[in-house]
Amino acid sequence: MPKTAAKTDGPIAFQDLVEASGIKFQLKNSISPQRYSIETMMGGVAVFDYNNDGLLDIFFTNGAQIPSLEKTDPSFYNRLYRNNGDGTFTDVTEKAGVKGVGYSMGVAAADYDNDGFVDLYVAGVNRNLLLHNNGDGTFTDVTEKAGVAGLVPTLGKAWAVAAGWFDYNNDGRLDLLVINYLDYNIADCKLCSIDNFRTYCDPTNFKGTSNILYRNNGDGTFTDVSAASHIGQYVGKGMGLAFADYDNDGFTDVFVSNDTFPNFLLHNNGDGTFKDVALETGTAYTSTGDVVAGMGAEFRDLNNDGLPDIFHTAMFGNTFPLYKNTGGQFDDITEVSGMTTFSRRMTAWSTGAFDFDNDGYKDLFIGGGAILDNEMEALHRPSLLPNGLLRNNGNFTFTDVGPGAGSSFMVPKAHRGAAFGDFNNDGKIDIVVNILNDKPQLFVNRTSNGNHWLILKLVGTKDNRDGLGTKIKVTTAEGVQYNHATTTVGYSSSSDKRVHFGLGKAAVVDKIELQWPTGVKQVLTHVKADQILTVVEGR
Ligand SMILES: [Ca+2]
Ligand SMILES: [Ca+2]
Ligand SMILES: [Ca+2]
Ligand SMILES: [Ca+2]
Repeated sequence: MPKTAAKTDGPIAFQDLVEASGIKFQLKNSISPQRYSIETMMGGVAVFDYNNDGLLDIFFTNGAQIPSLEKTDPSFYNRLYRNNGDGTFTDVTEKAGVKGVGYSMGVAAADYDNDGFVDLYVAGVNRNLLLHNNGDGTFTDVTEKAGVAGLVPTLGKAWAVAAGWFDYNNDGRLDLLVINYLDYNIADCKLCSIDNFRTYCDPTNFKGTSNILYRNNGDGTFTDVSAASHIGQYVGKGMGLAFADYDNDGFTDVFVSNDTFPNFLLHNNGDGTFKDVALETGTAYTSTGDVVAGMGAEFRDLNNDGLPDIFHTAMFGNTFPLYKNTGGQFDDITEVSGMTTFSRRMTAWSTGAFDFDNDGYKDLFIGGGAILDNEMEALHRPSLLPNGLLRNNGNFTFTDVGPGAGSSFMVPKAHRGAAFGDFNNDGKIDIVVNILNDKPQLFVNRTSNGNHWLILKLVGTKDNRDGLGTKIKVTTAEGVQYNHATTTVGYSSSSDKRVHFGLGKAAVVDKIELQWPTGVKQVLTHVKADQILTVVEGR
């Protein structure tokens, strides 16, 4: 990346370098006079290394023509950009064979067949796709053979907005959870207005749908275990999805933020079944008993006590709930954290908890954007909103540092999905944001404070090759901190599988303790900071 400094006065700095990157992508929703709900709900972005050259590449989902929901011309193609390592990217969509079909929404990247090459699952309105990475720069659509088309009993193909890969039964193979939104059919759906303006309908006008869990059989096929796992019995209006083992029982649990509907916290019982414990753990509603319009979600430890906390975005008039994990139960600390003041007048989609200033505490990115394209006409408030950036003060309070993060950071846009990873391998987490009817933002992290860092690239042997679900504890002279390997964060998007730690002034890590999902434990000692370290399971 060019070394030109961004003009900032805050503790965290980002510079949007999309213009110089060669990325020409525009997220196209085919906005219609009818204002079909699907139009405002897209779209996602994935950050992953498809060609194993150590440089993170970018995949954008894209829309389709309305009402056919077909990608009738190249402006609707999903797009894959290869990272050239010099700040530029090359469009390899057609060579790679990933242009896709249908009206796409979300994306989830992971190596489901443990062959060393990261594959893609694309979730959409009328088509879901599993794209197998052949290892030679091309992908093959294996959706039918794999049996992961996204069908729901009695509904048929459900409108999927997101998906995530995790090993729910700890057998070393990644399983697939598909998040479906509304029971919606563009041919005969309800249309809505505010005053004389046609607007996107409130989700309360539609029934919800159940989500889908596919178990990986290990032979390139999957079995729909939605019924057997009890995942399918929970009907919601899912948007955000995030994974963590919140009760440290060795099985990965699932958080789903639902839109204008109580959240799900799906406890993994360890016997192939899940139970929604949101109500009893205090994560279904806010502390005032309110249901909010849950959007992007995050499920990571924010106060370095080893217990993953829950955060999700919501819409104007709600607050963005922050739930502190107290050991299997959660306290709503939205008000005391400062989140209420920050979020009450904001609508946001993606989010992510990453330590952007490498001080040892994970900060929060928030992708702003109103629901309506004609929000000003219909509701007298702006449609385009800036992103938000909250610095973690380490005591469960956050400081709004967005305004000091650089002149390109606070530009109001229709931000949607966002993904996180270190594009230039300098140890500072960068962000790519997909934007409705616009080019994306490519925020390169220009924070300059000399703090140390460590990125772990996990290679599972007994476990899934990506090591997803591995819990990591890092001990330095400055204290302990925790993270876990997941690509599933925010809204509709998929982030780098590598696990990042900011280390503050510590130039060495005294101890790294890993617990892989199948139970394998591994300890590394006296590890030098400021490197990307490959950790092979059991070696
Ligand atoms: Ca690459
Ligand atoms: Ca693969
Ligand atoms: Ca658990
Ligand atoms: Ca931080």
